[in-house]
Amino acid sequence: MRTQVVIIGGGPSGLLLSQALSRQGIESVVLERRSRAHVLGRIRAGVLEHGSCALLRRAGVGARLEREGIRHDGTLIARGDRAVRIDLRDLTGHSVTVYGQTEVTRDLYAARDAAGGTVLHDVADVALHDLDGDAPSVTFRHEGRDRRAAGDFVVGCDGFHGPSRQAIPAAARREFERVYPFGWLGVLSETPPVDAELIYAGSDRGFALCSMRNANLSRYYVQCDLSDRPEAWTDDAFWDELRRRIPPAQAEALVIGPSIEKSIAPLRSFVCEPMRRGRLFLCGDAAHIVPPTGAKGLNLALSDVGLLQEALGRHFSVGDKEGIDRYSERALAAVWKAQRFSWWFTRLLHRFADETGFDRRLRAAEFAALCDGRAARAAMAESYVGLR
Ligand code: RFL
Ligand code: PHB
Repeated sequence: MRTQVVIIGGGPSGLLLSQALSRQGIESVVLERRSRAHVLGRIRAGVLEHGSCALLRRAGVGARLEREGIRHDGTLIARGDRAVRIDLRDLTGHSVTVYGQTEVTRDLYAARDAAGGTVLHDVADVALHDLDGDAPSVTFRHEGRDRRAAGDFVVGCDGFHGPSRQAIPAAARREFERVYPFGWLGVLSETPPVDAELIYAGSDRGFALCSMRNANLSRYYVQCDLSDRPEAWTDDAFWDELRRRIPPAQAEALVIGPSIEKSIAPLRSFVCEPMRRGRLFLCGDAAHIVPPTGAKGLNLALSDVGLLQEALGRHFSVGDKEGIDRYSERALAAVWKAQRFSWWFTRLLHRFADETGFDRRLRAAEFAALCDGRAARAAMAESYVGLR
């Protein structure tokens, strides 16, 4: 099989890249390890920045997002019984949009189907070849046959555990990592959200987040131990713990119901540099991970795709190599900004097992700075909406 761009991974990065390239007349194939049902069954991100929405619209997948996405002009940050609203709109002129990653992925699949795009599912044994030469390729097993996809470029959109990053020789990449000693237990429930806006809450018992997907679908998280198993958390235990961590008024107003999904995600900060090797480019979680506290992971993945589709477009249309040569440097600049914010916000709201009294006082002072200072709120808001 011969194409222009071989894309490994059919999550949001891979699908959007394929869609954006096809709008420029560039052919690609997407190789995905799992079934479509599996990819669409994963409950992940929920908050889209303004720039992400614009990118999805430009790729022709903005119609349902426009209709069903919920615009949020602010978000609440709470500690104990004190809370501060970050008025995103007033402080930055921008809002964020609540629209689940699952829906973004569903829209992208529909668009690829409509355009006759090739997305192969259930592929196994993906291996990358000849990345340093002019004729890179990817071998894989699909429907019982060994196959090869050859292209001008290979793009690794295969998430943190995929093979693409590992195809860059260890001596040619640097990895920066921080693993957090806790995870997030997430619950999806068919109940009305406790508040019209998201609530990020820190407490002596640990972090909690109240989020949503629509008027009758809520998404809640509590910080948990890494050794916890989701099955061991009963719904009652989850709701009790959530109530203890959010402000009293919201704890009282919380409507509870059976969970329809329950899972634990570890928290990690990770960056691989560079994000290119010869004719291989990395996009999204394949190159970087942020803890979900800042809602940056999906947005960063989409921003990588925005840079790369433009660079590949210029390469194929006018032979301009500047974009592809500077892709890694440009993408990494955005990645480190998001790492800084996600780390700061995670530290502000989570309980660390080894923290000292000094750490706790510093955290309280940091929270007070947000409550008392418009400049501190503006800095938070600019990072949250994706301006810096
Ligand atoms: P994905 O979504 O992991 O997709 C990678 C795809 O590659 C496939 N794959 C392979 N395919 C072929 N061969 C192989 N050997 C392969 N190995 C893997 C996988 O099956 C998969 O389909 O990466 P991508 O596309 O870069 O997208 C990144 C986002 O998924 C991720 O950054 C976000 O979900 C992070 N995230 C959030 N981001 C936000 O911007 N806002 C949020 O509110 C937000 N909340 C979250 C989150 C992530 C969470 N978890 C579960 C870690 C909340 C949570 C709980
Ligand atoms: C979510 O709705 O899943 C969500 C929202 C905000 C975050 C993380 C996750 O920061």
